[in-house]
This record gives sequence, structure tokens and C-alpha cells, in this order.
Amino acid sequence: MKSVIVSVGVVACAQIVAATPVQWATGAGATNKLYERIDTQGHLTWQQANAAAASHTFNGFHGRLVIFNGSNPVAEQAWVRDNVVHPGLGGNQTIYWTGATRPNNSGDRTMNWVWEDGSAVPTSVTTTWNIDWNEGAGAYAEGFHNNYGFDFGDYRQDDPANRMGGYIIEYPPAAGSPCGSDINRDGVVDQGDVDYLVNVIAGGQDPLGIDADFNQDGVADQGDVDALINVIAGGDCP
Ligand SMILES: [Ca+2]
Ligand SMILES: [Ca+2]
Ligand SMILES: [Ca+2]
Repeated sequence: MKSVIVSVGVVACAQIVAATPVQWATGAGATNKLYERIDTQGHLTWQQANAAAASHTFNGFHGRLVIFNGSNPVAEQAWVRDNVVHPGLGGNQTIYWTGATRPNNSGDRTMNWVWEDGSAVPTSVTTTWNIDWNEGAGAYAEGFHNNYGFDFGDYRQDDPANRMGGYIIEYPPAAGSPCGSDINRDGVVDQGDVDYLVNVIAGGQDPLGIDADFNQDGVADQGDVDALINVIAGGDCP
């Protein structure tokens, strides 16, 4: 069912010509988030990658550097490696930035890593990384390491040795639904989305921070609810 929703969304937004993000929709630990590898040329600091990730959009949702915050972060990391990072890379020795940073290279290597959203990276994840601080003193970030003999590791944010091949973006689960109709981001498009939207428009709590102007006409009102119901019933995106 979820794969059907994804394919509809891709068709409806065929004008987006960037590489199509891949959704992790099935299996243990599946996040329903969408992931995309962006290949770049030459020097790339973590700050540059972080800003670039936020400038990418898919189905109306902004991307951000990938973070592993699903129900099983270690499984999420492995899934992204196998399905997003590795395909097509071949034997190139290169690194792709993720959304994990550390302000310096002192203290316990597995501690004090922070995701781009401000939450702490659990040691269940950092203990799977090769943290060597080989690049000397400075601020670090974490990346997928292709063909280094290990898969995940630290690297200095300013890319001192021009090792970067790009960065990995994630989009929220709702980006996989037609025109963002999975309002409540639970992986299915149904009455729950209508309920969530109606509640937000009525002034209720909005823990997900949605854009309640579903039909993008500048106001959040009954017209947005009607447009969402139409999409759920199989109609066109507004
Ligand atoms: Ca290193
Ligand atoms: Ca939903
Ligand atoms: Ca509206």
C-alpha cells in the first residue's frame, strides 16, 4: 500500500528532475522518511552541506542532513548505507556528510555528538563509528565513508583533505505522499490526516509543525480540508 502511495507521488511531481529520493517504507525499523544522496565536486565543508541540504525540497518539504532517529537508529544507518549511499559509488574513496557534529576532538570519543536537530546521538550509534580524530584539532562531523575499510567515521568539518563526495539528505515521511497529503506523517494517507489538519486549522496543537495551507492559496481554512479530502479520494493535488 505504501509503495503505491509513493509511486503516485512521484508521477504527480514529475517536474522535479533531481534524483528521486528513496523511501524506507517496509521492514523492521522502517522510518517512512525519504533519503537522497547528493554528489558534489571538490571541497565541501559540513556547514556548506548543511545549508545546501536545507535548500533542497521534495513534494514541498525541505530536506536536511540525515539523522538516525527512528525506532532503530543503527538499522536506519545501515539501510541508508545500503540503499542510498552505496548504489553506483563503485570503488571511489570518499565521504558523505550526515547531520551529526561534535565541537572538538577532546574527551570520550563516543560522547558529545549532536544531531542537526539538537538532540544527542546515542552511544548505540556512535559506537558503530570509526572515530580516530586523525585530522587534528578542530570541529568534527560524521560521515559515510566509502571504501575506507569502515562504513561510518569522523572527519573534520572544514574538509582539510578534500575528501568529500557529497552529503545525504532526508525528507519527512509526509514528503512521500502526493502533495504532502500524509499530514500527520504516519506513512498512510487517510482520515487521520483530515483530523490532524482540521484540528490545526481550528487552533489546536501542532507538534509536527505542518503547513496548514494545504492548497497553497495563502490562508488556512475549510478549503484546505476540502482539498485534502479530494486527494485522499483519489483526486488531483490542489
Ligand atoms: Ca577521521
Ligand atoms: Ca497520515
Ligand atoms: Ca489554503
